[in-house]
Amino acid sequence: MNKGIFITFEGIDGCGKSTQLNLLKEEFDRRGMEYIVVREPGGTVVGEKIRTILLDKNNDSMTRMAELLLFEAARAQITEEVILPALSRGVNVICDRFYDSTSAYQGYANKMGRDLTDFLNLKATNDTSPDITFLLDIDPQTAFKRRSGRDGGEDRIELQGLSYQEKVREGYLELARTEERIAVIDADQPADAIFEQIRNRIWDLTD
Ligand code: Z5A
Repeated sequence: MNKGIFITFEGIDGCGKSTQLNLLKEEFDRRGMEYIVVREPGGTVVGEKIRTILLDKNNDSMTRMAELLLFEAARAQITEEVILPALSRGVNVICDRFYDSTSAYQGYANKMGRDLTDFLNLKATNDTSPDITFLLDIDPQTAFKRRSGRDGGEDRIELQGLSYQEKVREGYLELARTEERIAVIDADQPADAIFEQIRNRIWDLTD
């Protein structure tokens, strides 16, 4: 049996990942392809509890190391419990964020360092790498405007502001320079035009 394809979506907050992920789900449904959709942090009972701790704005005393290790703990759980079993059954996995988020947010923007995040990413996932990663690249100001209409206010990480998002963006773009699997997509375009590029890249992989 062929392994499923492992597809991840990345980018700063509000870059449009969920929108593209939903378009991809519709496309997979039209084609009768088997898939699951998961998100990080979260996607398991344990991971959702860790997510609540990580995003709770009352946890403003959380240290950078504690934050990094919590993201990795949630990732270890979802990789072993959900992602690897699905891929080995031939089911495609679409993931809203994966370890590139840790490299960009904790490694680069929080200055924990690429060596440390690379090491922990590898350990947490047992060296499971996405087949393709879509980095939706957008200016933080534009992403902020898109997010501002939403309910629920800002979470602990969003509260760090636009200069933080700019650092995260730099971190992602630096990563994309060394990782061939990362496809950088200009996310300041209509959703359909973005999706067209994503769809073409995925069918190139499946051909
Ligand atoms: N985090 C981390 O620090 N380290 C890690 O290792 C991991 C995560 C795994 C998770 O938050 C937080 O955890 C996140 C990173 C950190 N930081 N924060 N905050 P989350 O999962 O709750 O949220 P998110 O991942 O940042 O996603 P989001 O804010 O929900 O945004 P999105 O999914 O990228 O965007 P969207 O919901 O598709 O679109 C946003 C709005 O723009 C919406 O109103 C759309 O209708 C609109 N939109 C979408 N596309 C377009 C286009 N093309 N044109 C115009 N408008 C558009």
